[in-house]
Amino acid sequence: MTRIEDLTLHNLAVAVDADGIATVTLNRAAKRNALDAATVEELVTLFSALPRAAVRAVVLRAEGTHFCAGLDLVEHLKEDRTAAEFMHLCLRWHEAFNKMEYSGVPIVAALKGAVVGGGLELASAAHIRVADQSTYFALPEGQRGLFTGGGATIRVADLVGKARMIDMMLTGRIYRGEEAVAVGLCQYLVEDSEAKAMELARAAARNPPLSNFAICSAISHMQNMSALDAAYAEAVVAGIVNTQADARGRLNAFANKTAARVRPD
Ligand code: 1HE
Repeated sequence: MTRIEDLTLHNLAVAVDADGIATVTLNRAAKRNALDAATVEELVTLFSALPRAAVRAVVLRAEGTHFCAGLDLVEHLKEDRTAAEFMHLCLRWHEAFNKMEYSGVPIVAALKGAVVGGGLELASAAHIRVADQSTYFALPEGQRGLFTGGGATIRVADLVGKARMIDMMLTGRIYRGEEAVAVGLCQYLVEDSEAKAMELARAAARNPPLSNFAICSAISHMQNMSALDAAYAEAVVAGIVNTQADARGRLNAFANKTAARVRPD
């Protein structure tokens, strides 16, 4: 099993606390955390290792004032890539983001400043997105003469719907604040996105890992299935998860009235 502390990372940093909460930091603030090929490889490496390192939840945050400025446009210009080369690069982005979405470990993104282009693709691979007042979302690909290549056609369209995504790409429309919450780009708008993301990660980490595994992988897989297959898969997953030993203890606590009740206050 890969030990997190043995990974060689330059554009990312990771720290795991005693409760198994990993804080993953985008660490290229001088370039507004733009995703160059090396960073994408580090994301693949790290998010391949985290689910097998007993990590219970992840907070994904960024150094500097912007979460992520998307594709490294300067590298892309300098590399003068062929179509095949860029296609293969996009496949590495997909490898990284699929590792995140399907890993079974809850990932909470703490957003600020620009969450644009590939930065929004990265954020949309997390399971929960938390914004602050500085956070804004955009897909400037159209203006740059580009197209999304990191899964936005799947994940961003899923969050905001096809019509809004097309509008964002055609016109450069920017969403922020309450409007960003209303259209589904983020689920929380708070003063301090990092503190809130940590609070949410800690809450998720209190669930049994097998439940979180199902929540953070099965739902995504089932979205890709026909309704008939998804219902079948749901029954199979529930068969495994809902009979786990951890569930028995919690059901016992409910039955003997020591477990918390689900009430809004
Ligand atoms: C970058 C990048 C980048 C900054 N690639 N180097 N993404 C975009 O179209 C967004 C491009 N970035 C911006 O619009 C702005 O940089 C920000 C609004 C995010 C931040 O502005 P600001 O004033 O704080 O910073 P800056 O002065 O623009 O940039 C600071 C440095 O970061 C500068 O480098 P320096 O060496 O000259 O100091 C910039 O070049 C660098 N930098 N953003 C490379 N994106 C799989 S396909 C996905 C397709 C896309 O993602 S398209 C969207 C691309």
